[in-house]
Amino acid sequence: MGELAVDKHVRYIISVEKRKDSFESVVMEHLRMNGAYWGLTTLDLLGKLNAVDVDEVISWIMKCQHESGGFAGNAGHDPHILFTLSAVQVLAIFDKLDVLDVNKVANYISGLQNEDGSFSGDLWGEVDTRFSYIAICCLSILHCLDKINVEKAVNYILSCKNLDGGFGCTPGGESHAGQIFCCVGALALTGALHHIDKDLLGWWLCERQVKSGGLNGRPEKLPDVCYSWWVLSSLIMINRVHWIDKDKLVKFILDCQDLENGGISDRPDDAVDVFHTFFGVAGLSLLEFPGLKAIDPAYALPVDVVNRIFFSR
Ligand code: GRG
Ligand code: ZN
Repeated sequence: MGELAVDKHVRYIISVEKRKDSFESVVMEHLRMNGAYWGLTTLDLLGKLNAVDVDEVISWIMKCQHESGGFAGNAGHDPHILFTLSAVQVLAIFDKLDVLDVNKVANYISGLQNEDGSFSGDLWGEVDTRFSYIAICCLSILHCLDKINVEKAVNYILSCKNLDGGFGCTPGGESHAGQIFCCVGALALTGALHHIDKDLLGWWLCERQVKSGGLNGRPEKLPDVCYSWWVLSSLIMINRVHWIDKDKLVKFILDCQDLENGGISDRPDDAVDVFHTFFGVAGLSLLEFPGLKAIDPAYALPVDVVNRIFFSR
């Protein structure tokens, strides 16, 4: 088996955070909160979270909170449900959820639920099953699922299920592995996985593995490291992960490393970024690669963090 260049990836993640004028940092400026979640969760999975200054991170996160209770991608920007989940996840990783006014955050999220059970991403209203997952994951972490109509939320997700067993972003939308992760994750977190035809969906998902061992996001598309997360986590949640060739997928992910400067790319020889570095390491964690912390496929957080949220109160 190849090697995971742990120290190089740690150095790469820390350097992206520090080099505020680099290309990647500038592109990331408006979604820095997502970047913080990807980078910090990766460090935690690698056992290197102690390389960051906790107080600095927490005080920056709290500067990104808006009076509505939602969080923005960076200080001074508009709040969005996407960044709100990332902020809550990072606080959970550092065991700092107690700095939150939980009701305020939960009210922001429940205010985004629509009459048909779906969720908008922000006040401007775009609806997507991504936001259903985010709302449910975030409220579950905060022990506040009772703030929304879970039955309607589940029924909306089921209305996005397709005949091929997959799910799309809205009713009738094409099945896509990213949306499938969101819908399966949301159903897992609400105890509603019995609505899924596991063999049918498992078959669609395992067909995502191509010759190189990598996974694509839908038929005829190129493989991409991030689908190691979207597809694999879904297969695990429906107990069908043994339907893919794990060794070939491990090799594909390891082949996407930049062995000189650290980081992982979407495909071998492409440029690395923090997003794919996270999904590569998270994918390897799901594949039980040695030396990595285990990650929870539904919460997308290290298993020890999830256990602390639910078993240490
Ligand atoms: C906590 C892990 C976590 C996620 C939060 C934001 C979110 C919830 C989920 C996003 C799910 C999603 C839609 C992922 C897909 C992202 C992606 C690689 C899209 C690219 O789609 P195309 O069509 O690329 O541009 P393909 O691969 O189909 O060619
Ligand atoms: Zn990708």
